[in-house]
Amino acid sequence: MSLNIQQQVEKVNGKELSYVQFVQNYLVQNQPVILTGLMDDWKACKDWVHQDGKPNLKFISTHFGKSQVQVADCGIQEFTDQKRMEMSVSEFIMKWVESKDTNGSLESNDKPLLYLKDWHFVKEYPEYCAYKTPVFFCDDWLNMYLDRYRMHMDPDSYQENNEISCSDYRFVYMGAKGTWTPLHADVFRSYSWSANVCGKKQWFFLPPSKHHLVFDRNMKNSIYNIFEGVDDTKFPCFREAIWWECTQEENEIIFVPSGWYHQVHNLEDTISINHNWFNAYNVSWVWDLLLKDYKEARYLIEDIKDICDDFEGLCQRNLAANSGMNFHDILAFMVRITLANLFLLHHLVQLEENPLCWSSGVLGDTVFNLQSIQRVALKMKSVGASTNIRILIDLNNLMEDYSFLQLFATLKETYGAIHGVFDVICEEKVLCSHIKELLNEFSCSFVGSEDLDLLVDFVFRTVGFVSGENMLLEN
Ligand SMILES: O=C(O)CCC(=O)C(=O)O
Repeated sequence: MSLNIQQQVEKVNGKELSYVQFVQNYLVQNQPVILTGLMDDWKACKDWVHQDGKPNLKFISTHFGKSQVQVADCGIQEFTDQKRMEMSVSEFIMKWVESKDTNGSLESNDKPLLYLKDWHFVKEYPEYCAYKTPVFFCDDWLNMYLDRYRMHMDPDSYQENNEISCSDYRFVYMGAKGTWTPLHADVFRSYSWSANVCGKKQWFFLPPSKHHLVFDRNMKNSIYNIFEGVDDTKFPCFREAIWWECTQEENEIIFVPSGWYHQVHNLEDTISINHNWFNAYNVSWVWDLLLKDYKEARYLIEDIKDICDDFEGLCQRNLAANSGMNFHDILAFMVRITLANLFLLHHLVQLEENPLCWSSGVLGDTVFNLQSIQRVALKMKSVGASTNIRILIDLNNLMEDYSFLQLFATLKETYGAIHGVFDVICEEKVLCSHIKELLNEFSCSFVGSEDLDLLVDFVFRTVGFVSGENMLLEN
């Protein structure tokens, strides 16, 4: 059955787009876009690609061949995804080269179509500097946080050697012509961006408001492959779906908005780099999805509730296993991000008092961040979720937490870079002792979900604002 495609994704020259325009037109509207002109000086585009535009597999195998990676067999479905296996990069490349027939094509032979996915390349090779994240995608709380903390730490299953596999959401993908990714919406309802170092991808998108059209009657399972075997009786509304489509060429970056279902096909041998991320613009959807997943996790084991010693604990463990985080994890995340913004706010206020006065754009972002966290905090409180979960963040000791100070430093640098203000000197010791004094006034030292909202209010009050409302900001 052919798809009803009525919309093309817009293509925009990234060099002529301002950060504010990107935010207004794509982040806020939650619309996809292809950006050109942003990969000119990427090392990956030189080292990993031959002059004729084909992937330089020899270079990759020689320099990074030992890495262990996840490889999907595009011909075999396993549950809701493709069957995955683990192998070294050099093994993957060997199989790729071997499986090409004399025409250099994979299509006419019966070898499996293997697709290397989710390679945590930056984490493994930070010194190599394969690329620079474009400014549009820098406001990335997820990876900023994961560079300092783990999202979920299950004492039962924690393994040091698993460090890389759940360490960040910055990936490299590599696959021959014909490899593909089944229909899905991204993890956590995050945004993603995906850059073609070489090759070509075709994308098919469905907006979040229409996602019910690709689900079964019970809204439990979504379609795996929109081009094959969609059963009308199982997915009765699929024919009504109107799709967005685009072809992404080499050196182009696509922005995938939050919650959009998409299926992706490599039209040529392709290497791409992609990140998942979230920030103040979509964090409330992250919470909404987690709450939905939590209700499902509870429902699935409802029948053992009465015989279970710690039913809530089991629900939260299952939630973390299936969704990548649980209520405790999101709360710890939100508290640390709130406090990093508190630091930034006070840093800005100090600077406002001296002639070096920093950008009001940064101030605007900080206030917006805190307001959006507060909205999520109120949602958490209103459903009574995690009220019995107390996370151990001792505010008074935070200043000695090196990871936290690094998180703050990254947040400061990020908004500095976004708004083009780099030369900011921060008297960290002065700032720390100032904030330590302030936090002593906050009535509790351990923060739970019901306190997060109070904490944000407290943060605003420390600089004389009421929920950030009486701020006169330019952006
Ligand atoms: O490139 C692919 O095969 C899939 C990428 C994707 O789904 C994403 O970046 O969200």
